[in-house]
Amino acid sequence: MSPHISLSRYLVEEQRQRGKIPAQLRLLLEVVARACKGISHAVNKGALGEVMGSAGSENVQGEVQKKLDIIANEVLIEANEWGGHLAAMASEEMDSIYVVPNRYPQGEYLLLFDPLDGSSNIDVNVSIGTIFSVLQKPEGIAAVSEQDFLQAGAKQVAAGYCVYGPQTMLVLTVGDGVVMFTLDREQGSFMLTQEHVKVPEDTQEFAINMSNMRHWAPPVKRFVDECLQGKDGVRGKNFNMRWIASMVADVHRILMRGGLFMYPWDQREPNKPGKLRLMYEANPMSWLIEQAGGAATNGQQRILDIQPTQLHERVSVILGSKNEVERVTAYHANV
Ligand code: P6P
Repeated sequence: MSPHISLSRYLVEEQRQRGKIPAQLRLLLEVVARACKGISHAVNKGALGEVMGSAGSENVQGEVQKKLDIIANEVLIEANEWGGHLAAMASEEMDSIYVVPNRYPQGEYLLLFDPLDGSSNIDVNVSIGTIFSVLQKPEGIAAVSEQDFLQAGAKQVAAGYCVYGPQTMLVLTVGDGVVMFTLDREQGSFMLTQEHVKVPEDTQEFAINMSNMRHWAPPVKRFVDECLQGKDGVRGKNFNMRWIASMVADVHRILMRGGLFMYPWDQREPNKPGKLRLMYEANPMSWLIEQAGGAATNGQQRILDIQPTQLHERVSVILGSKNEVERVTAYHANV
């Protein structure tokens, strides 16, 4: 008998004992988890599955789509459209929202996702992942529209990711802390392997793409310079650096052992607030980090308080160990 309980049992017990998960949300989360198992299977095939390389198309962001980006998007749409728990979906890979077709019952939730984040890592066999965020459909609306998705991250009712790495792990919050499940491929089930995830408030590890250093704003450059000065500098301690170029993998490491992740505004494209997308990357990751005792800002304000104006809008991201996020944010205030 496994010492670990399954995702299904965990969600039923959360629903029954703590009233944290309404039945329709439990169904939605189980469907998303099942879709992630399907994506994991496709990702794990690699070159054996004719799924590598570019699809020869671009997404709404103007980025070249990998075949697996499109496969992952289709898996999530097909898994979620018929169950009656959703009104509509939004994806990094789709220009506009996908309203559940009339042939299926409409539900009360909105699902947003980056179906395969970090896809530049697919062809070199480095961890990638699916990021998802769940919002409540506004009350009393007949036909759901893109405007109904434009809710601050603080309104999320569930958020999580599935990281396809040495293990396939599902990491989830419904506002009651962060829990982690590991895929048992023999049983085909996600099994609970960690509860009460906590991000240490201090760290000696930062994650940023250092090749952009000459483009950063002064507060970010000051913070990183101080880290690089190590114990001989003002910080009085040495730092380590990581950059996987897969937000899911970098955030997972921070949830497991602390750290600071930054993808800040830089002057390469000064009219864009940052590279990462607010609705289906920064918001779900920021809620997970906050639920685990960390912090997440855009340099000026809490990311979860940002009122979105566009579905695919971008944001500057500084998240992770609370004291380091507060330091970088304070440097922005002192400019
Ligand atoms: P760069 C992946 O494309 C992504 O959206 C995030 O997962 C990752 O953190 C970032 O972009 C990497 O960006 O500019 O370092 O390749």
